[in-house]
Amino acid sequence: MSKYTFFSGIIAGTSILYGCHSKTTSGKRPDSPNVILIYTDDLGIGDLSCYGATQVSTPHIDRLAGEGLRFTNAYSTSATSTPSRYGMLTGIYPWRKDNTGIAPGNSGLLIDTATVTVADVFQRAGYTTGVIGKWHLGLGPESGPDFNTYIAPNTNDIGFDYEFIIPATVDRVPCVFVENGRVVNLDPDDPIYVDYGKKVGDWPTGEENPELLTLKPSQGHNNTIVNGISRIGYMTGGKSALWKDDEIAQTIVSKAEEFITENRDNPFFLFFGTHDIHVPRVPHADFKGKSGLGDRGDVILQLDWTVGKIVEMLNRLQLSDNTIIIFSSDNGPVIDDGYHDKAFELLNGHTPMGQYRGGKYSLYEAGTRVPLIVYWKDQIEAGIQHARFSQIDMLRSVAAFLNQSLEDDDAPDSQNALQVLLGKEQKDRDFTIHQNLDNTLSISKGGWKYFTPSELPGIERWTGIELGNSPEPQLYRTEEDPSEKNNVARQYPAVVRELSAMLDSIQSIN
Ligand code: NG6
Ligand code: CA
Repeated sequence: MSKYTFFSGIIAGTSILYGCHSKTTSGKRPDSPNVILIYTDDLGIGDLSCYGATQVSTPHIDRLAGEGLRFTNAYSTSATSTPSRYGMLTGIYPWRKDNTGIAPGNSGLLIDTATVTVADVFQRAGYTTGVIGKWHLGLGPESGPDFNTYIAPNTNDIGFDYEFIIPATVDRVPCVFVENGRVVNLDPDDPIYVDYGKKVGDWPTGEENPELLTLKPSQGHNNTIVNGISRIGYMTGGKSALWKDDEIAQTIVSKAEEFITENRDNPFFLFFGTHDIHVPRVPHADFKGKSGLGDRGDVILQLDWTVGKIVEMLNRLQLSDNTIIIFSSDNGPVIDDGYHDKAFELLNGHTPMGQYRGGKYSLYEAGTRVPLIVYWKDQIEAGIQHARFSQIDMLRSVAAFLNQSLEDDDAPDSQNALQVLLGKEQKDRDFTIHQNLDNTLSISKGGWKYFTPSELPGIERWTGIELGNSPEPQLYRTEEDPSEKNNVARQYPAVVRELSAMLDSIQSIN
């Protein structure tokens, strides 16, 4: 009998009272595997050799894919980071909330502390939970955090026992890590001030002092200069706390190692958000120049190294038999996302978007179609999962796995897709909903994909990516036309009506 069969046979309810199951003498519950969710940033379906990339090689990720389950039709809820993370962690479509655009670095916590999160579900099942790396869902009260004091609420208030996070993105200030509510290495005599509207303090900006830059912006990104890179937003102070851009991957890997080592004898859940391969792309010297595709390719190698390190530490700690690794991305790829890192010039035939239209920010497939790999040694059969999966289903799938019951209004948009995640079923999700930068929505169902008409600009102003906004309704037959070349809305008005009504009715709930 496999571990999983045993697990799913337990009567629901026991777990609520007593945690999952009784502990073994070592304290480890063999039927409660650890779960590490590696959530990458802006990684495209065409960026990994296991998904067909030929110009870059990602052996560690490929190994997980080769020995685990590789999904070909997996989606994030949204084409940017903050809403995708919100949707995945809460099982609530981010567009139901008004506050899930791209969060600035001084945003308050965007997840209501009363909302059930994936981390809460693990906690209820007796797991120790941690979040390490990119967060991008705000911190502190609605008015925004004071980085000089204990910041509350923080992720500890929404299900994580431990946090070590990049508050927003690495191209946004403040350029510091926050650990359990406090800025790491902050000198109280050098307080941090952050403002997204006007300059604070006297640190140079990219706009005023471009001669100080080691990496120049191609779009925006011309506010405060930190480590030779101008960012979005202004900051001053906190000098001793500033991260080193080329060491971020190493820093978060070593924090993961501490967390995993400390929790080796009890079940743990780690939400590990990489900065790679978001901008600014600053590979460590070990990877600089190694891909032949410039910095964007080099940080793909750095990401692959990161995954290799996690696998290696699990082996070393003898946890590899008992740890599920889920690997995915928050949104699709972008080539030039605001810095002159020669990403376009050095592509060398590499195709981050694969055959798909659009990219990050877009309603077209390359916006939300993401890599997804689920690896569980000897428990998940190696193979390819073609069933349609959406990250919105993470919460209820996890709850089913851990035998945790939920209220009906918890994770209202999430469905239990556990059997698909484990490769036991090949059943498509009935429909998926996609959100672009402007909150325009599309719905995919039964081989059709319908886009809500929008008067907003069709092209993202900085990157030139097609957003999918158009005043005309769009309808694509995504199975025969995966690149969404032929809008067939005029030929199939009944399908347009049906999908538009379906999307309306889903949107009108609550
Ligand atoms: C955009 C930034 C981009 C990136 C993105 C958020 C400019 C010109 N572009 O506004 O560089 O930071 O926001 O990316 O400023 S995300 O993956 O975190 O959503
Ligand atoms: Ca992202």
